[in-house]
Amino acid sequence: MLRISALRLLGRRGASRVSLSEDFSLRQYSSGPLGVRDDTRDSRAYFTTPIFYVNAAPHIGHLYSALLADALCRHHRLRVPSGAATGFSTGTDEHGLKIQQAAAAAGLAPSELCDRVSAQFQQLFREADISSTDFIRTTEARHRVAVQHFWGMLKARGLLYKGLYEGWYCASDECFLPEAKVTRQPGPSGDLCPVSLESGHPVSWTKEENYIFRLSQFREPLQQWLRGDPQAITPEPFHHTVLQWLEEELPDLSVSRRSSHLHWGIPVPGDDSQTIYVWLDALVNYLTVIGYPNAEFKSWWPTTSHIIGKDILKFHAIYWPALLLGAGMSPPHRIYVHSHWTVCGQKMSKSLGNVVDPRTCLDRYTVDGFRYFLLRQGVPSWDCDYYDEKVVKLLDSELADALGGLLNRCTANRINPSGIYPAFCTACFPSEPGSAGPSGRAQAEDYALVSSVATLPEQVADHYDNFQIYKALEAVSSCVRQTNGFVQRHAPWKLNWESPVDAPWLGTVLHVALECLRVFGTLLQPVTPSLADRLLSRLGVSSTERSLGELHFLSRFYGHPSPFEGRRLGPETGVLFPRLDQSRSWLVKAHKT
Ligand code: ME8
Repeated sequence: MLRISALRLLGRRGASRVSLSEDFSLRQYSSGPLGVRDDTRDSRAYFTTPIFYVNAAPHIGHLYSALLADALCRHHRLRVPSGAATGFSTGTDEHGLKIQQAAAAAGLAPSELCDRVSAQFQQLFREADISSTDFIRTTEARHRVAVQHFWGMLKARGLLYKGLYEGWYCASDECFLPEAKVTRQPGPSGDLCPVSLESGHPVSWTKEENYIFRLSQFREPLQQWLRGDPQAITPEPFHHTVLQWLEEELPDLSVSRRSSHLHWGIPVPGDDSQTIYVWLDALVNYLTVIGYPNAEFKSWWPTTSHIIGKDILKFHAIYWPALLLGAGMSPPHRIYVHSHWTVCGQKMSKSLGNVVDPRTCLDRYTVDGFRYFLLRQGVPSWDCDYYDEKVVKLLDSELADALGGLLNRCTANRINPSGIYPAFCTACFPSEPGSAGPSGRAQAEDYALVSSVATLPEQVADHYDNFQIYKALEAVSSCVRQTNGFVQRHAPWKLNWESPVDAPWLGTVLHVALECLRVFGTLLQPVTPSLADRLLSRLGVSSTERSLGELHFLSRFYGHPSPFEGRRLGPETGVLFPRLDQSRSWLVKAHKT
């Protein structure tokens, strides 16, 4: 980060403090997290991923961010009425020194490199079933208009001045660094080279006249925003980290580079000798997508949830809200932060040659399988380690054996020869445990199962709200285990449809298990969309019966009619999720290396 001490300011320093009392004032935070336009907040939501640099092909970390955003967005769609608008954007970050240098190193024009790698991201996200509604490229004309307009707003509000920047710049991270964040490491020739303490990437000394943003004026407003909205940055430890950063001095920020040095970017309006800093350019993508500067953007902003990795927290939680406040807008509604994937205990990097190709993983484990793995194992608060055996073990046990086995047990022709959703017998399973007559068969554990599954959708929603998708999946998985226990306990395969004593209870056991499966299928839609579709279709659940509002779990138990009782099951009887064959050649190879 640029430090005041590194600046010799040539321009006007004492411009008046920015006024925050306009329509998008901080006053709105004193009464809670919701910004202006509370009426639209309820129906509209807008999710974003970072836009990814095109200097290298996508890896599983990029896919993970996109999956988290996709699952949040799909879960939101399950919750709201079907007509409600939900936006979801992703894209590629194509300007800046990093891309300019990567293109030169590859002997390509920057635009060629951008086209090539952006296409790889688009293809990966299509294959991985990412349900984004927009894919933005920062080289598009619509984006240039938005960035230049945004710049004009900052300028008009007296928040930009010209000054001399002198200090360290890290092209790989596209950021300025104070001396305290720079260390020396032996380079290829053995000489000590300056590198970023955090990322280990090389830094170079830069001295030039730039446009500078009065970031220092926003320290208090940012503190006020975060203190007034404890959920603005989730999970909590990241919120805390940002507040700690704000305890320190917040220097002004250089927001342009000399065009002779950086030509691959958007020119400063009215001054072609300067190119806009790539982070300012990149952050505005979130506005471009919703139509900024046209007024339509106001119905989407600030109903925004940014999903980001911890590496770019400072840019999203300090620079971006400050820039927005500077331009007269509110900070985003939520910033969801996740940690990183490592591979066999090491940071993923091209130079270590341990980058995991997400497309190979989607091929090996199937799209649903790999989506499930990343979201079930990824814990936002700390780094997670990737290795192939872990994927196989998880998918075999939770998707193939537990979930697939349960479906098979309850729908197989042998056990359910009529192929219908059987009737629930209230005398066998009365809603009051103590009121069972002579036909009562349900046990205490069965009531515990019903209670667990009945409260599961709410628990899952809470976990989504807290950005703990892995916990939502853990809760579903635990209920799947409980349901398998229920089926095992009552061994429907030992009961006889021909016996008037067995038949109502046999039907009830299957009905309860199918109802549980219907809840699991509905709740898994955001994570494993096509597996959930196959599961729900097998249960005969139509496409209009798959939202959370339509769930009505085990309505017969609660004294209401069930639309499913007596309904024909779907015709597709295939295996829900095949066990991953551990003898596959790629796995053997992975063991040997
Ligand atoms: O920073 N594990 O782009 P980027 C998990 N263009 N997620 C990871 C990861 C890992 N090992 N590595 C990367 C940029 N990510 C800027 C963003 S936004 C206005 C501009 C994910 O290509 C994670 O989301 O370096 C991280 O924040 C992002 O990719 C960085 O992608």
